[in-house]
Amino acid sequence: MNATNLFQPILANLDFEQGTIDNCEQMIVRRLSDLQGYFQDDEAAQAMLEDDPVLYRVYPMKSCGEETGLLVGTSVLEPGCVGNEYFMTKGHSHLLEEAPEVYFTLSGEGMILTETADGDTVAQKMEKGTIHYIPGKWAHRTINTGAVPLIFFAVWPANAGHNYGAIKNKGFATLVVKGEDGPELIKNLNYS
Ligand code: M6P
Ligand code: ZN
Repeated sequence: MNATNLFQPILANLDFEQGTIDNCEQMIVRRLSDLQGYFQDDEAAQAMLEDDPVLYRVYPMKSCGEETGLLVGTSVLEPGCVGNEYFMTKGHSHLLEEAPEVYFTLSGEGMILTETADGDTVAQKMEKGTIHYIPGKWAHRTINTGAVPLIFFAVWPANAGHNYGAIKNKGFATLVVKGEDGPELIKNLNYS
């Protein structure tokens, strides 16, 4: 078969220190203003909006266009808090519900929250070398509980899509907050 009729192999380089991918489709920057309503302490969030800090950046590797293939990217989640809640990603499930995903932590410290539609939560610690397999139908969010950026590598089906609506409306049933002795998992009283 002629190779010109096939999707072409793609090469990219990952910078392990920065978490960046050079052959990147289009970097996504999410600031606090992109996550309005996501944090419990709205007063604290409003006060920080003037500076509007970057919470995380996503570097999706250039795709070869294979619709039933895989997408690859890194996320760099900054350290910090809004009130007592750590910086976190929006969190999403997949439009193609059964689509799974894999996260591989490159550096930093954090948590991954995976949650069913009924609010059953599984929380796992993220640190250099941890691999997290997220089965289909589980919403997922990452939280930086450390003092340096949390950097992880992700692989997911190209046809998965992102479903943000449910999480935006009802949140996650569990929150990760800064306690006296470090991160604590608490019940989200506003979860509906
Ligand atoms: C990972 C992957 C991406 C996702 C990103 C940020 O890199 O899961 O698909 O976009 O994290 O998470 P979110 O889309 O929830 O902001
Ligand atoms: Zn996902």
